[in-house]
Amino acid sequence: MGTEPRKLCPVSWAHRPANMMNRPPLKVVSGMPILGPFAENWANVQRFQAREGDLLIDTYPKSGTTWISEIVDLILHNGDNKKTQRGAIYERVPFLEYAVPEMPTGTESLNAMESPRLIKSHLPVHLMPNSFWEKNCKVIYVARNPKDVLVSYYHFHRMAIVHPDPGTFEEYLQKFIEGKISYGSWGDHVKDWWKIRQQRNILYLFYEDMLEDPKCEIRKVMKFLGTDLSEDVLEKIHQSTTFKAMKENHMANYRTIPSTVMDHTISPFMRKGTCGDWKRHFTVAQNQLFDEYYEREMADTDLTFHF
Ligand code: A3P
Ligand code: EST
Repeated sequence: MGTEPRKLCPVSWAHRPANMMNRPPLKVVSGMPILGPFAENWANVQRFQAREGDLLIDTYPKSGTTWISEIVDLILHNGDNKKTQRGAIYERVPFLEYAVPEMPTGTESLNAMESPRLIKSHLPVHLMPNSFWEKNCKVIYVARNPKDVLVSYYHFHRMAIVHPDPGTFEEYLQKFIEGKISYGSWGDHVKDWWKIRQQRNILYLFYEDMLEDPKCEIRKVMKFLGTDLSEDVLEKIHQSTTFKAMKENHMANYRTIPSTVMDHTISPFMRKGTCGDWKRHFTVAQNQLFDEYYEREMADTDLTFHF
């Protein structure tokens, strides 16, 4: 928590052909579907050397990764939101498995970064590079109810052309249930991290709790990080990480990415930020089908979600 903001490796989008990542097909690595370009750097991801003091933020996509990342960076900078303006969220918290042609990969950005590092990943437990466990790194995991994840992920597919075409909502729902989307099965992801949370250094949070009582969840993060910030700083962090504040914050809202890559006019990255938007998307029949899937998935766990 020094006075200097943590240093960055800035990412430049200057010379990139507009259609470079036009909906490439998914690839399968170690049994898991992943974005085609990400698969190209897989060997480097598995060989990645975590360092003591690294903090990993892991989620299934669309579960509040950006939100918790902003909160953690603010905590580490004593709530000073000028310091968190030093770079875009993907520069401040590099994405471990990120790889697109002609850009520094996540592993390259991280290798060049000074410790202590914040690292974002969507990898399931069994595909985490071993070094994270060897170095006993702290992990913050955020889970979100799968109906809202599905809706958010569907719109993310529409706006970010690194993803395959999601098809209709009905078609996408089917793919989600079958785990035929990037990062595979939602159920296995949330359950596997839940299972190991007590054996490892893991803080397991829920998106819905963060919405309901943000200050309480921010306090949990502070305690986990071993920081003791005043109520004033806590309030400042809370105000800087409301949905409205983050939607307007260009260093958090992905608006710095060219619109040929992420088109916010199709659907903004900071879209709704609520619990229950799925009700505006699911038909009665789709909801019934999904409830059956959820019952099957969650039959062997005590993990539960708020919808
Ligand atoms: P919606 O698409 O449902 O709005 P991720 O960062 O893991 O990709 O997750 C993105 C989701 O988190 C989006 O959900 C986004 O709007 C939501 N989100 C981001 N910042 C948030 C905040 N401060 N408060 C509530 N939701 C937030
Ligand atoms: C992929 C999955 C995910 O859950 C979040 C993000 C955020 C950053 C995205 C990346 C992704 C997919 C690839 C990009 C990247 C920003 C630019 C890059 O092309 C769209």
